[in-house]
Amino acid sequence: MSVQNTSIPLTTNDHLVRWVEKIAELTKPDAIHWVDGSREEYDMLCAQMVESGTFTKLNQKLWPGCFYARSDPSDVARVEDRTFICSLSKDSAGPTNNWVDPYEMRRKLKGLFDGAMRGRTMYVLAFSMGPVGGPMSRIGVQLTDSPYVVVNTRIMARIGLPVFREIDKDEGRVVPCVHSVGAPLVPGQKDVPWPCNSEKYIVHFPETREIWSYGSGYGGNALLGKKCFALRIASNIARDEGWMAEHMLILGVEDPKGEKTYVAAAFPSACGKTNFAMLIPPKGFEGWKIWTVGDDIAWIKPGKDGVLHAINPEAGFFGVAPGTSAATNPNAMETLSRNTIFTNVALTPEGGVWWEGMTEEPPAECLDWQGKKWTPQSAKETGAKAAHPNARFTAPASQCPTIDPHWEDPNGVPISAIIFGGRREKTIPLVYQAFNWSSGVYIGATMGSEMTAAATGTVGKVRRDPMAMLPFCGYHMGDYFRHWLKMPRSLSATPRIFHVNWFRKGADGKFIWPGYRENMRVLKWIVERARVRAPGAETPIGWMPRYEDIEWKGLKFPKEKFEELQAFDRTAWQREVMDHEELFIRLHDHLPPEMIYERELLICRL
Ligand code: TSX
Ligand code: MN
Repeated sequence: MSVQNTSIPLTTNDHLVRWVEKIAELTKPDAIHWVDGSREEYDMLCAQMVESGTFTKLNQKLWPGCFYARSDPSDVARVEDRTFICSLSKDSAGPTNNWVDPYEMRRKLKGLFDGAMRGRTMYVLAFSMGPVGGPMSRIGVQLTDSPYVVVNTRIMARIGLPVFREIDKDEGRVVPCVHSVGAPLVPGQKDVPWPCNSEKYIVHFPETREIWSYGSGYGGNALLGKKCFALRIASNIARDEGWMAEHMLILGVEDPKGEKTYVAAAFPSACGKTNFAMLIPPKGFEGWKIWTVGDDIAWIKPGKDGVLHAINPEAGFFGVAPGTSAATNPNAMETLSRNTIFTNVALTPEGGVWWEGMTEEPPAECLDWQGKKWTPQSAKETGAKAAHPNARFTAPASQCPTIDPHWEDPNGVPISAIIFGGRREKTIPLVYQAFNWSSGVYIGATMGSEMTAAATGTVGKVRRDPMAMLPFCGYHMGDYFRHWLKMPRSLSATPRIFHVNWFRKGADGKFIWPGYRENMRVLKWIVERARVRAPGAETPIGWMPRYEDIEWKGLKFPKEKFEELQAFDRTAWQREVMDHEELFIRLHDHLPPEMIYERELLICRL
């Protein structure tokens, strides 16, 4: 092999060893490190990053086992316009994905990756999405020149020796992933704390199940097991094999009798998915408990029992820090209190972290996410944020106080209900239930959120985000709807489908629904409907709870306000259905006829 400084390969799989050599020949790293996944190795890599300035070790009395990183200011989020689906035909990627011809893209990548790892170590990072060896689990191997990626992936997935051992059993394929921050070093050149490249490529080859990522070290661009593998590539595998890779949280609702009902829920960004996954029941719900299985991704498969079963393919939470507090999500705060990596939050003088919304009182001063001095006073004057709005924590799921006893069950948990949601100020009720599976698929296909940040478009305009999968479906969205519609063929019972909206506003411009813990009242109705135990009223858009169908113990919420929350406005819905057509026109040549029929039926009922 051309690379002198190479640790001993941890696999007996020749094919894998040869692929590692081939990529090393292309990217020309100084060293190759086969990642065993041990605690000692993790500690060594963290210490090395403290040494190089990538990591700051936090005050270990306040934040045991925690580290802090600041990214380059240009590398702070996923880059959707630099994300590519390189299928053989443009048509199979569909109009909602960026497509480039795979041959052309391979040529481009060959140039970009040629010598890209010079002066760096290439890590051979084997990871399992889902419990190692589980029947629903899948393995990937990521070659990366980022030690930050290695330590984050150790939290977010199962990595190292046990995964190599699974690969050596020689069953099934692994998904090859190649990642470089795109910042080679010449001999003697001093590294920067966050190497990256202004040219970024996040590339998926759905037919050959490959991922190539260049130029970014951040989150979904670089932790390739997450969005790239567990959603974009897995959605292709799932379509071919008859299961579903979804952008959903999974939670279990335990009633006072100890009976448990699992639900999966898809929300677009900024709807509080992680908060919902870690819900604490409010006053009046003594004896009820919410169990967390996952907060972002669900792999859902028909079981031998004819019911859908879901696993969380991840092992950690890569959550948005701003807005997370003891008031909004105490379980998340407990989860991230130790062994957590923080990225782009603020650093306090005592060696702790802080972000907007963490405490009512901001610290008297701190260093912001760019390392500049920040005070509440300066923030008032300039509007500068201490933490970047997309600042993240990477925390082990096992540390979540409400982690479900079955969260690592290799066969998954049975799913009784699927919840779609969005952030909508008007028109959409707090909760309603689809009439059946295909009307539920229509609800998921047409869901959307109003934009909150001016950066992404017109504030207030509804952005359609089917099943919250618009940025994550690795093939044509119309074919994805068809796959959903076909799922009942391999099931004896389908989950009931619901839509929720915590964000409806009254004439006074204020949120009508208190949200957060009180969402438990909605969830109770949902799980009881799923068990065909709760009554509901038929409306043109679906089944709805009446005031008396909701448990109000512990909350004063007048009937008039509930009626306002659930109000069905015919004229507004007629406009809403017209707006559904916009997305459908984009997908027209692959749109399943059922979607047109569902729309027609809805129009008739209106
Ligand atoms: O996460 C949220 N959830 C789900 C909780 C389980 N958020 C935060 C969204 C941004 C990530 C919410 N915001 C929720 C909600 O249910 N509801 C709202 C809107 C809201 C904000 C403030 C209040 C009420 C509703 N305040 C008072 O009622 C005092
Ligand atoms: Mn997500």
